[in-house]
Amino acid sequence: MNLNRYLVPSVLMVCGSAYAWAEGEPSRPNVVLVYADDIGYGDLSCNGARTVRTPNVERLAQAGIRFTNAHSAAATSTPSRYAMLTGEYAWRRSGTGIADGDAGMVIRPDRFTMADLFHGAGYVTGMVGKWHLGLGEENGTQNWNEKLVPGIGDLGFDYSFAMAATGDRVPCVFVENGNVVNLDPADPIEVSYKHNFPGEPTGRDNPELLRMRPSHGHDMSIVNGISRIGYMKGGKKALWKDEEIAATLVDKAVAFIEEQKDKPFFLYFATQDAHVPRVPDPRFAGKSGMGPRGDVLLEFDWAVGQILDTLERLGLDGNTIVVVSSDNGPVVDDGYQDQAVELLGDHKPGGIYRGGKYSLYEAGTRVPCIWSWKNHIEPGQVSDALACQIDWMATFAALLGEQLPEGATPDGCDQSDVWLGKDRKGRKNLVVQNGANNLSLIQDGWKYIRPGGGEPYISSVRIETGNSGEPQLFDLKNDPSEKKNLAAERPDVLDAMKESLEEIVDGRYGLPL
Ligand code: NG6
Ligand code: CA
Repeated sequence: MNLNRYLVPSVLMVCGSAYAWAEGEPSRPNVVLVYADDIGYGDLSCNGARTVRTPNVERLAQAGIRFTNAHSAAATSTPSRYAMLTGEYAWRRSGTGIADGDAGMVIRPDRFTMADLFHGAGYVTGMVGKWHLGLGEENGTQNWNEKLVPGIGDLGFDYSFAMAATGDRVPCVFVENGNVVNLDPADPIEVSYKHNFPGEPTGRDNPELLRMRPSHGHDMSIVNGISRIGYMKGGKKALWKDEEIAATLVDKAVAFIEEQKDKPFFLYFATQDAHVPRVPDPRFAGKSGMGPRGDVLLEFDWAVGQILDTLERLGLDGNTIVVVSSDNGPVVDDGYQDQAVELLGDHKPGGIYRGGKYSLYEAGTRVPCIWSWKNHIEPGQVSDALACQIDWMATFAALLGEQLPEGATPDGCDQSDVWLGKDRKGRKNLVVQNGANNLSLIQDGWKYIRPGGGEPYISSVRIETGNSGEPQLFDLKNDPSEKKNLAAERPDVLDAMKESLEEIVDGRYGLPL
C-alpha cells in the first residue's frame, strides 16, 4: 500500500497501545457493523423502551456490552457517516452536510477510510444499504446509466449494494458496485435537484396520486405513490419497492457473509430503517401498534436477528465482532403523514434525553450502541463511558495490530479498552455538531453548547435544536435531561469548556483523548 496516498495535513495522534492477543487466538475477527438510520436511544427495548420490543437487539446486548453514553459524531446522517468512516470531525470539512441524491463523492478517494483499513489488513470489505455520502465526481453531473465513478469501491470497499442517498431522495434505485441494478437501457434514468422533467407528476401538483402524503417538503417526483426530494425520470424497472428495501438489504448482507465466510470480512450494513418514508414489509405492518414508525423498528430488529442467525448458522459467531448503532437521534414527523405523531402514545424515542435528530441536546447524538465479541467482551455489560463512533477506525486498527497511515483518523483514537468493556471512563472530551453546524463540547460530565445561529426549535419536526445566541451549559451528571442552563451560575466551568472547544476546533488539543 502506498501510504503517501493517504497523507493529509492534520494533527498526528498518538494513542493507546495495540490490543494484546491471547496466545492461540485467531487474529482476524470478522466485523459486522449494523448502522441504523434515525433510531433513537429510547427506541429499543434494551435501552428501556416498553412500548416496543426489539428482542434481537436485546439478545446482542446480553451477549456483549451496551453503551449508555455513546454518540454519533453528528445529529444528521452525512456528517455522522463521514466522521465514522474517516475518523475526522465532519465540521472540519465543507460539503459534509446532508447530501442530495445527486451529490458527488463527499469522501475523496485519496482519504483513508475504515474500509481501507480492513482492506489493507487482508479483509474482504462490503457495504450494503444507505450510503448518503455521494457518488461520482461532482454534484449533479452523474450519468446514472453508466458506471458511477468514483464510487464506494474507490474508498476501500470490495463490494457495495447501496441506496445512493436516503429513502426519501431520488434516484430510488439500488447501485451495485457503481451500476444501477435492473437498469433498462431503453428507459434511461435522469435526475435533477433543480427542475422537474416535462410531463412528470409531482407530489405538489398531483396529490391524488399519492398513497402517503408529505407533511413538509417531500413534494417532488412520485415513486411508488410516495413523493420524494428531487426529480427523476425513467428507470421504471430499476425502482426499488419501499416495502421490500429491508428484505433486499438483508438478503445482500447475508449473501455477502455466506460468500466470505472462509475469509476475514468487514461488512458495513447500513439499514434504511427507521428513516422516512417508513414503509414496512407486510410482515411488520400494523404489528407495533405505533404505526409505520414502530413497525420499522420491529423490521430493524428482525434485520439484526437475520445477521445474528446467519453468523450462528455458519459458525462465525465466535470470531465476529458485531456492532449495532445509529447515525443520529430520533425524529417522529420527518416529513410524511405516517401517523407517527398520532400513534406515539407513551413511547419516548429519545429516552429521557432532550432534543432529537438535528439537535445538540443529548438525544441528537446519544444513540443506541452495542458491541459483542465472544470470548473478548464479557457478556451482559453496561457501560456509561463517554464514547463516539469516530474512534471505531483507530480502535479496529489497534485490535487488528494494523498501523494507520500518518494523518488518518485525526480526531479518532484507539479506545479498545472502552469498546471491550475494560475502561468505564472513555474519551476525555467529545465535540458533536447539529443540523445547523453548531458545535457542543462534552467533557467531565458537562455539556457546553457554543452560541450560534439557526432556529432554536424546528416546528415542522417538533425538535429543539440547541441553537441559541447565548452560551448553554448543562451538568449532565445531575441533569441528564438538560433542563437547567448553568452558564450564568458557573462561569468557571463555562470558561474552561469554551477554551477546550476552541483548542479542539483550532487543532491544538492535547492528548490522549
Ligand atoms: C431533511 C429532510 C428529512 C430527512 C433529512 C435527512 C425535508 C423537509 N426534510 O432535509 O426528511 O431526509 O433531511 O435525514 O426535506 S438524514 O437522517 O439522512 O440526515
Ligand atoms: Ca439519519
